[in-house]
Amino acid sequence: MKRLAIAALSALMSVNAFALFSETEPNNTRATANMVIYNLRNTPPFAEVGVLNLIPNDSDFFKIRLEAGDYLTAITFPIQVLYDDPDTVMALFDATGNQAIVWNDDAGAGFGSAIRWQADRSGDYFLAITGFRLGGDPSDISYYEGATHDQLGGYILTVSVIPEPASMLALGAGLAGLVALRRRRK
Ligand SMILES: [Ca+2]
Ligand SMILES: [Ca+2]
Repeated sequence: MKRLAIAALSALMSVNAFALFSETEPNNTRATANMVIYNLRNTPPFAEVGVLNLIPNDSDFFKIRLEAGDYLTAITFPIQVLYDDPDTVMALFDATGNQAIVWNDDAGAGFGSAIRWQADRSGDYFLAITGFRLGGDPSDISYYEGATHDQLGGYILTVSVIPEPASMLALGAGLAGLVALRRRRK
């Protein structure tokens, strides 16, 4: 039984994947997006952190797979000058629409951006990050594809996905059961 518990715990550990990713330029459009936590899709929850870079007119697209009910959270942290530089704008698009599902410029302290969204349908989604500029419409794909801005510098992107609360409760109940089992064995 102990071996079974260890095997089950090991499986759960691998479920909670956490990885570091980078970008391959050009990734300035949905068509050239880098994939993020895409291949871990069958084992939520998970998070990935990328150390990325914006140069003038650069945008960074990341493709992500979501199942209906999933909660997506994405946050950018500008690295320079007290989280102010580069000033990012971030949006979430589906595979074909030109209007952002949700977008954000400044999330709070500093000029980083944050998005939180619950997927209403399963499919491929695209996170788009670019430099802030005056003018243009940050809810339109044209703000990101073919962007013109003068932001320059490194930033950190954190992306996390958790299933809807019902699945999380099931996962938690499974974990609690394992712990109780181990306690009883002792
Ligand atoms: Ca870049
Ligand atoms: Ca890019």
